[in-house]
Amino acid sequence: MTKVITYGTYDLLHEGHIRLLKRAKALGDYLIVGITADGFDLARGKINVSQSLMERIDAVKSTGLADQIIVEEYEGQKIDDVQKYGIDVFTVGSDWVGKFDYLEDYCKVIYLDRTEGISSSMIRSDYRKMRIGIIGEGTLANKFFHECQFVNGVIPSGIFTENSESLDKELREISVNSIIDLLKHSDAVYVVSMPRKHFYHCWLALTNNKHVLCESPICLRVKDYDLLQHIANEKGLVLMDGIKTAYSLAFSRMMLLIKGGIIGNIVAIDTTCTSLLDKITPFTWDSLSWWGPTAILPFSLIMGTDYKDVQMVKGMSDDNPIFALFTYGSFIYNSGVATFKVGQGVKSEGEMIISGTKGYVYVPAPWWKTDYFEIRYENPANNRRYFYQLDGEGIRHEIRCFSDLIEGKLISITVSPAQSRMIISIFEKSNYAYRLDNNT
Ligand code: C2G
Repeated sequence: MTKVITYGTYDLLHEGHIRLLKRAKALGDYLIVGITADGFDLARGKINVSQSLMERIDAVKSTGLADQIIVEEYEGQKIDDVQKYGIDVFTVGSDWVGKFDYLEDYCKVIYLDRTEGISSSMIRSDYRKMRIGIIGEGTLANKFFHECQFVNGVIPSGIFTENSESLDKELREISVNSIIDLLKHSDAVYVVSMPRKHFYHCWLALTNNKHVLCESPICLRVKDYDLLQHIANEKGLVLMDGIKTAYSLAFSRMMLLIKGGIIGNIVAIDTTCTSLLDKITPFTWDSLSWWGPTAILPFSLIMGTDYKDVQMVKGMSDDNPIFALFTYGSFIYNSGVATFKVGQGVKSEGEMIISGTKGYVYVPAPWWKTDYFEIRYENPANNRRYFYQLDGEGIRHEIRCFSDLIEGKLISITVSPAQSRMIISIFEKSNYAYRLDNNT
């Protein structure tokens, strides 16, 4: 009996997949199909898969072409499988020519012509067409624009900016002079303007029936946030707090491990986020607005949002009385304390340490875009290390979550309204909006 094996994601099963399976089947008497696990696809950068593993397995099973279905979960599993199942022939589409020649040491390798003109990505892009307008400027606007290309069906529709010099050429080419024009040609917007303008830009988009992804803080006063949330709820729109760290795989898995008690009860969290500046311009975010939401995100996720008190100390710029170069803050909880240090124009070690009653989590700099963390115990022999591929600092995952929310899908990771209000409360606590308005 000639045993054949092939592998794939098989998302949104289509004619190209079926043709491949039929020809694979014809290569022998018994066909095993390896379907990729969700985590394996994420780890290898496939972030657009629409269907769950079970849905994809059922779809392949329904073709009646597979004699056996297995799950592909890790890099290198193919060698294990070829030996474990006594495989005679490995086959895959010609888009992978050369990639699996190493299997020739174990079995015959055949690349079958790929079916042209159809793919899961094309089907997804036809199904999910989201025109997203950008309001704002700077490096984050540039990164966001470039990251959209990794999310099927998400197309930047234009940008309204007050600082076009900060934009890459491709963004300047799609720049528009009016926000209303931008909104007319968009289904959703990404707000990355100066923090003091977030409320107005979010309000304008929501009242024009557009979904909103806004760089945190969404606004500077809690009552303003509640108004925006009310409008979004009334209109059935998405108002999403854009903290890209929340959507990165390593961070989200770390939060799950901690919530599962891997280091016991959490009594302290220390986060540091800093970056140096060439100069302070009217478009430079200060330490609290640029880093504050990211730095306190883990607090709200792990220790919660019902803290007893928060104390902050700021180091202001000599040249600019309302620009906080450095902010140091502590949230006091019943169960412990969470401390953050953030700097814009000040450099420190950007690490995160989460202290528990059984051990602690150590995340090296830059923790906010990490692909690696350690769980450390009293006995170093018990320490564990985790690595999760992170592409694009988490921005493409954030965009994917935004488009999923708009499609009405339930997603496990998101920044809740309670967390958004906690983030905004630190701006309210420091009279941020008042000082901006009064330049004091
Ligand atoms: N395929 C094809 N024609 C298409 C699309 C896909 O022949 N128009 C083939 C692919 O070459 C692959 C199989 O169908 O052999 C499944 O394709 P995907 O679901 O896109 O998964 P992919 O990641 O390409 O599978 O480790 C091997 C990879 O997992 C191969």
